[in-house]
Amino acid sequence: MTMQALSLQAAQDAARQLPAWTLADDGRSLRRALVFGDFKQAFAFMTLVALAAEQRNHHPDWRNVYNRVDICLSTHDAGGLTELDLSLARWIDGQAAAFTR
Ligand code: H2B
Repeated sequence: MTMQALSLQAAQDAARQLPAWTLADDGRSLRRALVFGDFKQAFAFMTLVALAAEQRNHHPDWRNVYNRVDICLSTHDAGGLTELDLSLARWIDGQAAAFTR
C-alpha cells in the first residue's frame, strides 16, 4: 500500500488536531518528545510502540536518552506525512497518556 503524502496545507490542518506534536516546517514529519519516570518506563513504552509499529508495518524514527524518547514520524516511502503517521501519532498519544507523568 503506497500512500500519497499530504500537502503542506493538509499536514498543517492535521497537525492542529495533534497538539502534542510539532510539524516540521516543510510539513513532511511530526515530532513529539516524551519524558518518563526512568529508563525502564521509557523502554517499556518503546516496546509497546515497536509492537504496534510492526503490526502496522509503519515504524517511528526515534532517539532514547535515559528517560526521554524523541519520536519523529514520517512515511519514507511517500517522502512525507500520510494517514499512517497521523494514525500512529494518535495511538502513541493514547499510550503516552497512560504512561507519562
Ligand atoms: N515506516 C515508515 N515510517 N515509513 C515507511 O515508508 C515504511 C515504514 N515503509 N516501515 C515500510 C516499513 C517499508 O520500508 C517496508 C519495506 O514495508
